Amino acid sequence: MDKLSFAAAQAQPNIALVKYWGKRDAALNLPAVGSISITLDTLWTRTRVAFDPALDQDRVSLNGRSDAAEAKRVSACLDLLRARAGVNWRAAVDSRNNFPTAAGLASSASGFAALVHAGAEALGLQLEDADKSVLARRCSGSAARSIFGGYVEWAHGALADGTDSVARPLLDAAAWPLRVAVAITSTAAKEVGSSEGMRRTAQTSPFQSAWIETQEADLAAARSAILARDFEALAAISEYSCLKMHALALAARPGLLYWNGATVECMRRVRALRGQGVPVFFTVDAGPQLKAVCEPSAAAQVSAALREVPGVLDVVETGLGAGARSIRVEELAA
Ligand code: 2P0
Repeated sequence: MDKLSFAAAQAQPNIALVKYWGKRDAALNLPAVGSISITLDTLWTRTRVAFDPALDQDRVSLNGRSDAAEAKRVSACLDLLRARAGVNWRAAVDSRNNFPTAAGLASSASGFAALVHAGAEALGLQLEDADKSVLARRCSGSAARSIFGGYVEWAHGALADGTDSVARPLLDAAAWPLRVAVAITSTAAKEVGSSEGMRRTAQTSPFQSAWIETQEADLAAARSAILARDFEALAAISEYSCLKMHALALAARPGLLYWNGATVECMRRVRALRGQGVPVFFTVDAGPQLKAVCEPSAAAQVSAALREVPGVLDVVETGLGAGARSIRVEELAA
């Protein structure tokens, strides 16, 4: 290469309904359990990757700022792409989110899915989506799922090299267009990142083996609920998986408490609404935001109810969307 080679991509965060928590191989980033997620629509990461022979090291800008720890993860991810392409060119990476970073809104999922998509294209790698999913997984587990849109399952996999721990689409977003209201209760970065939280949980939580043993049944239940578009069944299994993951993490030493008071009040509000017959359920990840998943007919009512909860700073409504895709560089800041 004797000149700049660049590409840009967009990916959206995904929210797990059956949660990933724990690794069976930290080096290859292989999950201890499979998981099932929905990819969102209006929240995005947009990333431009430009390989440049004039650079002697990667330059990484995230939301206009440089952060050494994040830059290291980005470089490690680019190393996987460089190894595939058999090159050692350095790159300038410019990545933006239109939602708070590192606050339990899956910014690493959309971030690394967009990075792998754009980086592969800039290097001229002809990769299948499944290959991109495996590469994205190596960079951040949940990113494997953001390569695809709609309802997605990421397999635990059986092979030691992890090549079968890959995500695949279960159902298109348009086939069951549920809505998601994200109640933002804090914009601060979380105190304990997911990788550290998972490591601590596996080492100290007495519930780790029960978590792993019960996951297959949860995956089967969620899969059938999705394929049958059975909202009540999906609500039941999703809240169960969420609370089970948090119970597991709460029992680590020291315990991982990702919620704040508003998160808990939002959970109660969602359950009260469902008690009145409103088709809505909640899920919460490694941060204090609550995600309420509902039928489209209930979206306005759910958002309004969450806005009334003290401590809720904002409610962002979104539908389900597509997987990672190329965009024009001009769209980056749009
Ligand atoms: C999930 N989370 O399934 C679970 C539920 C958070 C709670 O995947 O270490 O950023 O990069 O593989 O993917 C967040 O963890 O962790 C996550 P790494 P990741 O969505």
